[in-house]
Amino acid sequence: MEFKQSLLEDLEMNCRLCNTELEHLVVDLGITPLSNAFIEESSLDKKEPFYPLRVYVCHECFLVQLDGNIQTPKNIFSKYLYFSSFSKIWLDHTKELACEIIEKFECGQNTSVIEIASNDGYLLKHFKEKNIPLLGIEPASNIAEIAEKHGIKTINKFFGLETANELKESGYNADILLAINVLPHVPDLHNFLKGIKMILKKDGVLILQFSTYMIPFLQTTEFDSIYHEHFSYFSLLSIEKILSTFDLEIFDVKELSIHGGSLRLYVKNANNSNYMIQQSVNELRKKENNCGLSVISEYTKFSKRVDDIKLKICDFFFSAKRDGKKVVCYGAPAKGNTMLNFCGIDKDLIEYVVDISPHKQGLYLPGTHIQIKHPDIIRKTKPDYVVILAWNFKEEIMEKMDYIHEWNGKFVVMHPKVEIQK
Ligand code: JHZ
Repeated sequence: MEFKQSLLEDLEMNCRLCNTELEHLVVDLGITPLSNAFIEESSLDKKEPFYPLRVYVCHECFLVQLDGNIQTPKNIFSKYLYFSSFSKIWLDHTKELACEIIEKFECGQNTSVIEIASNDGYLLKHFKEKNIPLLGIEPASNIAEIAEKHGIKTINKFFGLETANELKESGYNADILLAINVLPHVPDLHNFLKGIKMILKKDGVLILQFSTYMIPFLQTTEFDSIYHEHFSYFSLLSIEKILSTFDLEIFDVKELSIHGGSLRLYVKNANNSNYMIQQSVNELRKKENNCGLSVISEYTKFSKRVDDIKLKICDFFFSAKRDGKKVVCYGAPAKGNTMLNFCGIDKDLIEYVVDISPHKQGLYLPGTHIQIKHPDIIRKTKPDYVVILAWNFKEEIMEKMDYIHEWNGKFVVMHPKVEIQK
């Protein structure tokens, strides 16, 4: 297989990893607005851009991906409303990750830690507490500003070969390089990995983690995690192929339950013999093989399951409306917008949405124009159903909103199937 090294010009319908023409549709979710393009009240009457949302799988390298680059990261991420610090489950998870890295790789005052897409500093703060030298790189100016306020040294830039060169020239390189939930957001994988290669020290370790990992993604039909800012959806099979073209080698893997199923990879330069390749890598290769990840029909069957789920989701909202029930949603995650827009569920069926993030409150959901409010409104309006759009945090949300049972309110979760919670 020949890999293409320079990109973006002629990728329209070609694989962003190996340049093979994309022929196999996984799912077509119609035309939708960008999932994180929340709308201000004053803009509600303005024309809202909608874009095709289609996912293909490459029959050569099995990378699942959006066809073409409908949007540029600059448009999506320069100002961004996703702050990592609004879930206890996620914060606990990342604290554990930081502790694990510090212990496993014996990080100390001579270890240089760099995080790509460091958001508000939620992860790097644990390294700061131990006086470990660190640097965050974050493209969203509004988020980078907050990290800086918290004392996390942050460069407000997109990461890629150009930024890596600048860092290198300023004397930065990494013993530990972190990219947590970043890779799916990168349209030009080759440029990004060239940048990684440039700043990762010879004996450094790259830790990659991503949600929408292919085994749980296919098994639970996680269609709502598809949106325009997720350009690729990885398996070990596909990511190993691209890493190997840059002489990068996975020496350990961990399957994680966070965000509906994620994968963490520990990666080194291929010629670094400090780390033994763990059994976990081979075991996961076998597991992916047994799950059919190298069989195209395993991917193309997805679409039919999405259609079935859509019917069930619509059934719930329409029968609740017919029965005169008051329905609201909890959480305004990007994935909620994919689900609502694809299913055509709008403000005729949902009274309002609540979200704990003050950055989202007062705004309206893209496409459906449902208003986002503070969660306290639920206590006042006593809805019959609270549909949890941020299903990845359902336990945390149900625990803190448990009081809806006082008026016999019920939680509803739509992933992996539509279920009214007992
Ligand atoms: P959450 C984001 O997806 C975006 P989203 C991104 N593209 C990505 O890759 C994944 O994460 C990994 C709110 N909430 O994390 C906060 C409450 O209101 O599922 C958030 O707005 N109360 C980077 O947007 C939303 O729900 C709560 O108690 O799909 C959750 O968004 C909790 C726990 C959350 O991500």
